[in-house]
Amino acid sequence: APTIQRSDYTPLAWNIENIELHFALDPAATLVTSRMRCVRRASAADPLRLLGEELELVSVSIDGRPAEDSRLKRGEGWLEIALDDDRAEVGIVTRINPQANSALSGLYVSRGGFFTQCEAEGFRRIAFFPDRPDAMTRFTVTLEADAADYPVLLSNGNLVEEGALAGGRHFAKWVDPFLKPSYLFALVAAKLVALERRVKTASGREVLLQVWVEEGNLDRTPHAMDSLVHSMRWDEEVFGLELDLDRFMIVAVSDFNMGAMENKGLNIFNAKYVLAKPDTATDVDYENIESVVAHEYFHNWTGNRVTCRDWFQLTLKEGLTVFRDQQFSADMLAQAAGEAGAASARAVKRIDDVRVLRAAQFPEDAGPMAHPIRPESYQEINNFYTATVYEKGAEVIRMLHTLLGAEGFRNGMDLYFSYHDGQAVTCDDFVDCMAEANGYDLDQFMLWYSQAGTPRVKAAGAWDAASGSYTLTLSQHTPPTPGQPDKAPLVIPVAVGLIGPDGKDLPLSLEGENHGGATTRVLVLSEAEQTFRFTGLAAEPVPSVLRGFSAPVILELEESDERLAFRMAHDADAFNRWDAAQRYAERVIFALAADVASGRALVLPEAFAAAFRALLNDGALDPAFRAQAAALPSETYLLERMEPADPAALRVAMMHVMRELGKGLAADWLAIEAAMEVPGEYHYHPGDAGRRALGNLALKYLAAGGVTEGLARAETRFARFGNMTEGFGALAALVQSASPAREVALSRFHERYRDDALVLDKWFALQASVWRWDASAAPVLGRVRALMDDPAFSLANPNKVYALLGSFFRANAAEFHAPDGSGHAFWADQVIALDGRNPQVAARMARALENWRRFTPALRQSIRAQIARVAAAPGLSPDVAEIVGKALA
Ligand code: HT7
Ligand code: ZN
Repeated sequence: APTIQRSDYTPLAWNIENIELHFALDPAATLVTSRMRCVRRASAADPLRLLGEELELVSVSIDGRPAEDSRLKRGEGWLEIALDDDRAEVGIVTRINPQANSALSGLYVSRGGFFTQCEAEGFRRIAFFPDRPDAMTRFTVTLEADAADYPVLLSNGNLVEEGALAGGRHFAKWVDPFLKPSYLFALVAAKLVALERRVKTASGREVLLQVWVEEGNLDRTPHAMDSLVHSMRWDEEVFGLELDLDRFMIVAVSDFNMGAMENKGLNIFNAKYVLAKPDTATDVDYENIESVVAHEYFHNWTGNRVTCRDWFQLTLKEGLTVFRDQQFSADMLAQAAGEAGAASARAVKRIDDVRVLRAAQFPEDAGPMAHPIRPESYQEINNFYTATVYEKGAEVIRMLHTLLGAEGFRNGMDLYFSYHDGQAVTCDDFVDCMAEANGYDLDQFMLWYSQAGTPRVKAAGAWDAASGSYTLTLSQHTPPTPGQPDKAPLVIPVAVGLIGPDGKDLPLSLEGENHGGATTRVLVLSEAEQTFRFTGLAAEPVPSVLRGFSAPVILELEESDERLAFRMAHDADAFNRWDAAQRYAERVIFALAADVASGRALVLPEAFAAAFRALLNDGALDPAFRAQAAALPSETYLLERMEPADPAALRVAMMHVMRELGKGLAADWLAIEAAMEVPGEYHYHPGDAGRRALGNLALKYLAAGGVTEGLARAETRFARFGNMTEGFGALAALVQSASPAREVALSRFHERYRDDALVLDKWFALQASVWRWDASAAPVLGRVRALMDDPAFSLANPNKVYALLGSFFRANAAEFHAPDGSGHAFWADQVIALDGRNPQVAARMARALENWRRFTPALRQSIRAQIARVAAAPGLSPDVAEIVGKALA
């Protein structure tokens, strides 16, 4: 596939003032009629160039008359129409086959209904159009379908007309008053029911909110609706942004490639991020629903009202909107925790976000797909909905927020909307507004948009007892990434605190400054190396660097075990307290993995167990934080940091740590498990969720340690569970153990939820990610293969693929990388099979092996051979071809 370069951007020659679309919906042959009012821009001589894929062209008219063939030119994926005048009304009729659309991009059928997904380039699979985000137009859409099979007909904007038609058909006409690009177009025609709520916006306008689902699922909609109302309020309060339509709809669909889509006024969601009731959804599901609903809602301003000029600017809307949803969730958690618990609640959210960044984005930044948050080129845009664009993009926005302060950031946002509402713009436009509103030079900051790779920040301290001063030297280095051998210094906000010998933070005064007293300071590192001197100190402090994870970097700071234990016990910054525990755990696990590799006996260091135990039992800390602090770093993150990556040795080391902590701290875990019980009926509440998380973690350690009483509690809890968080927690503990009860529990769970697709996804995922605690158990690949034959599994449903195959490839390294290479061959078979049906899903699975060069030599050889096998498969999609091509380069 050709490579598209950011620098090749050229403005459109034709503006489409409006488009009228008519859909005669039929699963096998839907007729799409479009009428576009086209106006030539400037004095361009070019023909009207439209994009279209998998479309059967029926007819073209110009100003109401059939177009002569000589005016039409068609190539692979495009249609050009030569127009004489500067204005024309172009009519096009095409036929499409939604039922055959297994890629789930464009118009497709899911469980008998019609749904669309147009981002990034799906609209061209529906109609000929300049399908790029800077082609903004006004849409009027008429849907016509069989009334019995498709009683609900939805599109963007406002419903202006509906009625019956001959032959049992009916129609609905929708007008979207706002300019929008084609990627925000949506339609739904299906048998659905809605939960409705009418609310008033800040300015007093009444709006109708609807959550549409299949009949039978209405009892799973209230949480999504509450989340929507909370999101609306938050955007009004924090950013002064109000809903601009009279109606806002969320529709749940079972077959969907990603999480959700922010189509104007008609958000379409993967059902997983809408449906929740206590006995089918866990606390984490409830949290995810709240944040995805918020994310899509926030796009209404950051993405829809102001959109991207081209797809290279994707982080303009995604990084910013992820930052906004992270802030929203943190505020919701803080609000629920009350004033006393607010800081800890925010830290828990920050830890969650950083865990995701470290496990998903850091590896991406260190591999063949490394790209800046604004990529310079791509072959397939769908491959660039990445952790870098989203999560690192959000970190870049967060750094602006840190540098400018909440008020300065808000002023920048206000200016952004005042300049660019209704426009398709670039990341430079956004950062320029931040700079202008604050009189702050952000030229060097823009390097975050163009440089890939995770910067390393080294911190080294020197204590001078004679002058009572502490010198902190910060230096930075960003390793080379594909196409970027040399990197310039970035602007990096580094939040720092100094801890006194009594464990309390010291007031900070920086040499050369006459104000001071704060206990955390943001130092701005903008050169390769800089020195900061803190004065007026009575004793040597312990530095706490990168508090709150103030920048998306890897911090290199030499610390003894004692110092890590000290910070685990005392760091006033909750994020860094957690991070100290993670660093200590990582050190211990890597040392054990080295012992495994060289055949030495494994011994868990007592000092680590003691520090871990003290943190775990600190009753002053809230349970959600203790659950975070006691969870080991993820295997994916550790593998990324291991040189060379040896999944088998790492797994043995991690199992050893869990077993020893489970057994050794059995009494603590049992007491915690009992104390964390939440009495009464289940209601989602962050405080209760924290207690349940810690209780579940206790069961997990107890089960790993083979503690009889712990396993008995898991069995009892599983036998009488009333909510999914506790039930699945107990099941997971049993399955992740050597207990003989695990198979019975799995089949009981299956019996109870055999007809519930979303719950079965959990059942598939758990089995694919199981560790072999019982040495006699068979390799997990055999089970994954068998589960593919389960009637509930289907390669056509992305959620099933992600649950079973995705969990095996991404969350079970030791089993996936079995030394005989069977996992790698299986991976290649599945990527090839998936690619024939759904290239986007196949490409996501393909990415599981891109960092193959980091592995031990034998694994490297095996993986390389299988990537080459995929690369040589005939008819490979551009999506998968780009991934495997870059992996082999
Ligand atoms: N903006 C949405 C992206 C999306 C998407 C992209 C490619 C293929 C399918 C997709 N479904 C949704 C989601 C979001 O970030 O809000
Ligand atoms: Zn988004």
